[in-house]
Amino acid sequence: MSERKVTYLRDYKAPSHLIPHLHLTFELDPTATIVTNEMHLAPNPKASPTTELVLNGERQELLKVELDGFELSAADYELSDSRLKLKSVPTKPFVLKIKSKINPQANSALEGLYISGGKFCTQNEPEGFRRTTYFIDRPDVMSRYKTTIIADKKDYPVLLSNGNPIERRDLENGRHLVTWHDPFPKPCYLFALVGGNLSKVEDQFVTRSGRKVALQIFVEPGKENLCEFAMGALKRSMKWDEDRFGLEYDLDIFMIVAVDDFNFGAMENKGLNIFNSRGVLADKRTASDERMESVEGLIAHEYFHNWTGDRVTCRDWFQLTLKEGLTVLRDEEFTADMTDAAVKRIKDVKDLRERQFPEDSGPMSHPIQPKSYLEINNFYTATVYDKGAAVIRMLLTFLGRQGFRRGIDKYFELFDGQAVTTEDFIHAMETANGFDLKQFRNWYHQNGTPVLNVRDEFDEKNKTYTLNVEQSSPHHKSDENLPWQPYHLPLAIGLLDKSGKDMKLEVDGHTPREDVDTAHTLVLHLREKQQSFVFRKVAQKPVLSILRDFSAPVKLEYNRQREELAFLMSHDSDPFNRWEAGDRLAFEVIREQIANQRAGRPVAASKLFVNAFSDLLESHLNPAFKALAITLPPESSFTDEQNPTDFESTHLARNAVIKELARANAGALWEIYDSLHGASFTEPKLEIGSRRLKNRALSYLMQLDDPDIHSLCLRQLKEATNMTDEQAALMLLADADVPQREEALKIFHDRWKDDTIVSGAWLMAQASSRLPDTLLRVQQLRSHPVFNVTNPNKVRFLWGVFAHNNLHFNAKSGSGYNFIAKCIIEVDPINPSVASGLANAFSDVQRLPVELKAFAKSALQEIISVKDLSPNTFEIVDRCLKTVS
Ligand code: HT7
Ligand code: ZN
Repeated sequence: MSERKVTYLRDYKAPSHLIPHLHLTFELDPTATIVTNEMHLAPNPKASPTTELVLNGERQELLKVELDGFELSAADYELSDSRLKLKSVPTKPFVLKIKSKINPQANSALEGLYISGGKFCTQNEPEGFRRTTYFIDRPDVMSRYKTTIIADKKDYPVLLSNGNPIERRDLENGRHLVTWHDPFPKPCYLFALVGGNLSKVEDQFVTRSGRKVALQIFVEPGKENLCEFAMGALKRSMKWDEDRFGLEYDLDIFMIVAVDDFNFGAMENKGLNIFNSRGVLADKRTASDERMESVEGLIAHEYFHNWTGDRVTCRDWFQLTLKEGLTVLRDEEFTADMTDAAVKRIKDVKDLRERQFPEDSGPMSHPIQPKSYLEINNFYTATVYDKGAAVIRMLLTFLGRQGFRRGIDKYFELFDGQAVTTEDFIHAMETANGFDLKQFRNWYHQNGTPVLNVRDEFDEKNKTYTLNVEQSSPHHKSDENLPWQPYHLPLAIGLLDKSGKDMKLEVDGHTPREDVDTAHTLVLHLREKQQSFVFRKVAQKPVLSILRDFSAPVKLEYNRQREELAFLMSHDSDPFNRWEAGDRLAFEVIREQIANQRAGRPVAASKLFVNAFSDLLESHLNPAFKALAITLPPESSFTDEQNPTDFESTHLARNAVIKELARANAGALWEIYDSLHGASFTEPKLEIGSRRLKNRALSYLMQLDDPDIHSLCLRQLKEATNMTDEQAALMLLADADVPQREEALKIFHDRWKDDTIVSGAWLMAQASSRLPDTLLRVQQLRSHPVFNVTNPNKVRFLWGVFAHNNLHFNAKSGSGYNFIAKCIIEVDPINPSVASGLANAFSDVQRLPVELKAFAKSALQEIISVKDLSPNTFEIVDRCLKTVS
């Protein structure tokens, strides 16, 4: 496989030419779209002069090339299946007109121009534009676009592109033409086109400077009523960005289009965001509360990209976290403001730990700014997005809201309209605040989750409390053989006295800063490999509350008595750490039970834990927080730290603990369910939190082997008036070996089989089941009409969910690995992005027990030996295989 080409950050060179403006003309036809691309090029003053011009271009038929009005012959250029090289171009500005033909119907990879449900749409990030026309397809080439779209008016009445419409007229033969102009220079990855029969839902937003912006959501006719929530979310996002960051929308029109076939959640094309329909269409009846929250967050995320991504974009794809990390941080802050800040923070940290931490210790581990890639599509990762956001959050913690805002203002002042680097962002933060971030930059260049080992001492006589912190990074590896450097990170600390009250803090060498520190929480700066912090005037031995609000993306090693965890659970004033203490307690209890299970000893949770759980159920915590607090760590959080992994013991022991908690608290759980089911609420936040808590209670009750509860669960599904209750009941029954199971699946199927979005939940319920027939069912569902191998959502809901079903994917016979290998091989030629996503399921291979490792290895070898395997899948499988000893 030597011809596979790795791209390195260190090889970055400025583009030879710039394209200040261009006019694209599309004559839309499903199988033969003609693209005419008239580009105004100029030599780039920042590059060495050259008479050669290399354009990227794939999967298209070149029809004609004209340079300054003269047609070129084949002798004037070299054409391959990935580029067009013009041998001699002028050394002054010139016009190049290229005509080519593409087949959107055949584009099942969903990159470039393709067709989804009869509608033309595009996905150009990161490198899809080269499948549409010959171009310098890199983000540091920014152009002003004029786009003319010609199509049959009956089949494609709506024709959209970026910017504002400037011309609209009918043509002969039933065709029509629309021309759009986008005044903002942008890289080609932000270019978008949509054509089809779509209904428009309209609204308006008046910006804080009084400009009127038309808001339009385009959806399949009949789906208009599912846009209300998304429209509200868009308006809330626009207002929030003005209030929090002073960022106002800049065009007269903002459009969103929903399509069913989409590789990702959504795409922030300038003025024309394209969404996976799952990310837009939602109301209470069809979407769970969880999905509604993610719709709001996604709408916000894409909208926020207008500034952090579109106005200021990335110089190259190694800078991806510049726009993604920052935009995730912004959407997290938005959701925190719209919902419950503590609950949102806990969910984000859970997500980071459950998705990003394993990635950072596995075969795909990379810094938030990777140094090399084979396929950039593989680097839209939890690391780049979520760890990237966690890194920027540390800046927010260090600088406070005002300091962070000063940095953001400086960033736009210096770089608006440019394609820049993460270094430019850090520079803006640094200069706006006079804050040294030299060492902080290590976060961008090193992989692996750092570990903080903490020890403490209390000196009764001198009333001092000393915290000794040692940082290390067990999974660090450097492409360039550079030694690991310690991080600069914020350690938010509180100390509790015996009654659980926060103590007033004073630390040697730390001058508290307004907007950052409070009397009870200090943000200390950890910089050294080993560092001590001395707290003065500490009247009594304190209980440490460390890493408040999860102030840095690290793993903490700090030995505590379980009693102390229980104490923090009920007293810590920091809501994140209250939850954290309970989670840690549950983790330790279950980990001990897994060891008992493996050793054949009886499995039983400690009294302390059962009591702490009872206290939680009876506490007056808000329902959303309580629901999270009574959720036990997932199986993966145990298997992620095992070597070798033991999926079965983990499942059995964790389940035994759940059963025990349910038995010991049946009364309280019933009471929660009874009091909340069917209750009415005046406040939507309370209603959502209560629903979550009620369904959590039901999930425990379902473990009691009580037929009345199974019937109750089925009744909840049958009578549900909202998707949260309906889907929760379905998931529970699909996971239970009870007579009601089949009926539940049938009812849900019959209700939702024709709804592309909701039917995904039906596939997911079956693929995630722990029951023994799961593999067989998933295999049979391959030919069910609800499944569709060309739709990424469906593949992820069936095969993707199965590949993360720890128990069945890792079946002792190797059948799970064989099955997923076959799925990957089937889907790779259709959609490489989806295939490589599935291949990530093998990333634990190195920690599997011997027999399973052999099965996984042979499944991986079967995949990698496929002729013409995509670079996407190759890169993941190759990295997994390289970790297997
Ligand atoms: N910036 C967008 C990324 C994206 C994407 C990446 C690879 C393949 C398909 C894709 N669709 C969208 C989405 C975002 O971060 O908001
Ligand atoms: Zn994004």
